[in-house]
Amino acid sequence: PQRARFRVWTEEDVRGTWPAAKDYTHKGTFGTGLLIAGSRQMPGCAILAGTGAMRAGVGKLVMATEKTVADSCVISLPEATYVDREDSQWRKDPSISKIAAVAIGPGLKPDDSLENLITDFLEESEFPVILDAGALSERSYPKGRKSPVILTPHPGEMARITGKTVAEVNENRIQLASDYAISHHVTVVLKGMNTVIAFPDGTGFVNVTGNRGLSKGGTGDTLTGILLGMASQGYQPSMAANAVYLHGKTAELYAEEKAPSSMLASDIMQIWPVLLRKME
Ligand code: NPW
Ligand code: AMP
Ligand code: MG
Repeated sequence: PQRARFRVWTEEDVRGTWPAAKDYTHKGTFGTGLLIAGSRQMPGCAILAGTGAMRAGVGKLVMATEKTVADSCVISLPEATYVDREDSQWRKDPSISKIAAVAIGPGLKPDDSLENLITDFLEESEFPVILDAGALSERSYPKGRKSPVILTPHPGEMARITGKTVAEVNENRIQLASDYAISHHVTVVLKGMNTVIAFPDGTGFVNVTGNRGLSKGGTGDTLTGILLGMASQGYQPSMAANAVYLHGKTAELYAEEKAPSSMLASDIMQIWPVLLRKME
């Protein structure tokens, strides 16, 4: 394979690629995002991802999840609407007839029913599909799909989908992410310190923001939500790098006044509004 040539994604890149503000807007302007996440054991990741999507600017968010999860999520996220994923007819719900992007995976277990759902989205939809956590499995992806597929594995998940060990994954993160992106026609966001963003055309970036404040449960779920929120407003490749950059930057802002070890995943989207204002 060709040697991957990547460079660091900078604040100038974020500013230079940030979408221009729109006039005469309504919630439809910013798309409807569909988030399939959360389970009885892990309801929190649905809140974290949902909050990520809504603060990242999606117009409407629909969460497809178990009823008990929805019941608890609605308390923290009344802005979202909910469909009951245990109802076999949930995909016919009118609230998801016009979707701009979908994110699948946080808190889900990788079983046959999830695999079938993912296959349907990959083959039948024409909007961006973001796959994380339980939605990451060894599989092939359709070539020539109109919209991107974005995978967000941490090294443990990357090991799972490539059949390698975590040590092997971390040996050459750039080359591995790039080879996988090219051969599977997907965008790979290989997480962990210095997250690698690899595109199917062989190009990509390395992120240098963030700190140990992000080394805590739920931070990856939040990133998935941010990606969904951004992709729902209109996809461009730079948004993946921008999402990772800003997600990391929240931890740096937090650390200016507080001990990084005390940071929570939910702090990311608390800090986000002020960070974003500085970027405009
Ligand atoms: P080890 O043992 O730590 O060294 P886990 P998960 C390995 C949901 N969550 N970063 C690691 O190695 C998620 O959405 C819900 C991370 C271990 O073997 C998923 O659906 C929360 N991992 C589900 O839980 C909050 C690295 O990978 C494995 C690594 C499982 O999530 C938490 C990780 O397996 C969570 O987000 C790296 N740099 N390098 C909620 N509040 O609802 C190696 N590994 O511990 O089962 O966790 O896969 O992240
Ligand atoms: P997950 O393992 O899916 O919860 O994702 C963890 C998120 O936190 C990813 O976006 C990682 O890149 C990020 N993260 C964790 N630790 C660090 C660190 N020390 N520096 C930068 N980013 C980190
Ligand atoms: Mg995760």
